Amino acid sequence: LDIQWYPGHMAKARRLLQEKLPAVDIILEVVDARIPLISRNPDFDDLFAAKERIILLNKADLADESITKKWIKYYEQQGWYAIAVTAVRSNTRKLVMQFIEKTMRPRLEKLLREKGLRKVTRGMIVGIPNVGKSSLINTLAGGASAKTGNRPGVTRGTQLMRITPYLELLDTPGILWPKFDDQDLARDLAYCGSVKDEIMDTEKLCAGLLEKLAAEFPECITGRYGVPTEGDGYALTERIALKRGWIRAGSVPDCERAAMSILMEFRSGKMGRITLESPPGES
Ligand SMILES: Nc1nc2c(ncn2[C@@H]2O[C@H](COP(=O)(O)OP(=O)(O)OP(=O)(O)O)[C@@H](O)[C@H]2O)c(=O)[nH]1
Ligand SMILES: [Mg+2]
Repeated sequence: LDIQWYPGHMAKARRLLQEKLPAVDIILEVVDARIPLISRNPDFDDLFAAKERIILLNKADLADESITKKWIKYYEQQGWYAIAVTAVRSNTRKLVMQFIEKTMRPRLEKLLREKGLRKVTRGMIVGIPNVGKSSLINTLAGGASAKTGNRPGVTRGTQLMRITPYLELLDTPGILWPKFDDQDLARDLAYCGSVKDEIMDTEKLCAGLLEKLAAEFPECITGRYGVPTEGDGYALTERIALKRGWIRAGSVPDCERAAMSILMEFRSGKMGRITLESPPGES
């Protein structure tokens, strides 16, 4: 599987973030709770070194709850503010607002003492594509107004939204790093939907996912599709296609359609709550 990805708009998006940075007080870094470390852009540590940053493990509803807890602990031990969220749930608003308030309080109190004023805090929501940045901003704003979609690259520019009289948040386009040195990591990103499917071999991707699931979470495949997990990923795709009736004329399994459907089902949690990455030191 050769996932290389360096469209010009990623470089442009990075410049855009850099330009906005001076006017920003806090960074809200959204990661995918199913791959909390792989879905962090290593470039962000450089880019945002000087800013207060909190990590939001989003899509927590799709991840294994006990592993998410371990990830929160892991990040806290590393000195980060970290919180698990489900952007598409409305109670997330209160949870995140309280968290931001707690994180920012020392700074706000200092400002209040020194200048006697309460300044509007401006946060910037950043992350790799498709992790739920725009969904989160919509939930925090209390109504849908940023465009969202279940594919990477939906947000192209930045959009500032007033959340409360004292908080503004800037939505930004997802940014992936220019080159994948580790193809295994790239695959996990692709399974979770952060890499454009158009640049990948979908059947190969699906076969890889099924092999991984068959090895680590076989009950998710048997539970969802009722098929045995033997054989390689292609054989498994074919078996699932036949079972689900994803077939073409002449009773031939439609593996292309099956691959896309299986990937979408995994991404939307239909196979269960699966976390693909455990904190370093845990198995
Ligand atoms: N199950 C679940 N789905 C979510 C959650 N948050 C976002 N989604 C879905 O994930 C997809 C991507 O959401 P977006 O908010 O568009 O993601 P984004 O990070 O803004 O993506 P780009 O703008 O492309 O970088 C959409 O289909 C959302 O409905 C969540 O917490 N749980
Ligand atoms: Mg977006």
